[in-house]
Amino acid sequence: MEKFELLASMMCADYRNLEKEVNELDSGGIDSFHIDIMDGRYVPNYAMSLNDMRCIRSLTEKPLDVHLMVEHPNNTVELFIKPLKEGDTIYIHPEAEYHPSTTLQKIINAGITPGIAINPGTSVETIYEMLRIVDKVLVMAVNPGNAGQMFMPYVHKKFEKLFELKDEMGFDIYWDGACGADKIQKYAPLGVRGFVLGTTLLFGKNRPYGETLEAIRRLEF
Ligand code: S6P
Ligand code: MG
Repeated sequence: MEKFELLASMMCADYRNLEKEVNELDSGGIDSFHIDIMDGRYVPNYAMSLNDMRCIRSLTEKPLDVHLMVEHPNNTVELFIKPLKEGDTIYIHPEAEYHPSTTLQKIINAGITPGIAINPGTSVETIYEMLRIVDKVLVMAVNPGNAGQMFMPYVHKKFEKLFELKDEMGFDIYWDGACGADKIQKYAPLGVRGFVLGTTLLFGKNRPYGETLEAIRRLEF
């Protein structure tokens, strides 16, 4: 089995001391920081925005994984590209833009890793051609907008399709939403490359992040 990545969903962090949270996750062995940007229109919530992203970018050398849940990302994607560096990722939602491939091309041209995020109700067929140009596919196991939601079991069928396509079309698959240890044990061996950890497994547990991350790496497969 390939080594899998663990990503921290920073909208679940304790904002009373964001720097401490970032440092503890960083030294505890997190692979990447997942940044949920929301505009109150594409999703009915405001989680993080540009300043939060800039702040976290300045606190760590580890990659940022920026998940844009905004309407018409083509209009504002440059704002998010600017503070980022090579190795960071931006995902867009294809339904949020008339010509999502144009926005993806902007991300590619800027040297940022391009990704596409697909909702539980979005089919692989809808995004098929874009799979040729993205490096990452973020599969939403919950409807976008909030942490702490229920897992949608019907996404399993979509994973099966993506596993068939990933090598031929050259992308990695990431899991976002309601990710517990059972999901990592089942899906990492099947080929999911990384898992976004929120309230289900990492945050609000009164346990040092390093301990939780180590326990996940020691799971039996
Ligand atoms: C949801 C967002 C996710 C959540 C994450 C939280 O719109 O894209 O990244 O923050 O899923 O994890 P959990 O374990 O609370 O569902
Ligand atoms: Mg997310």
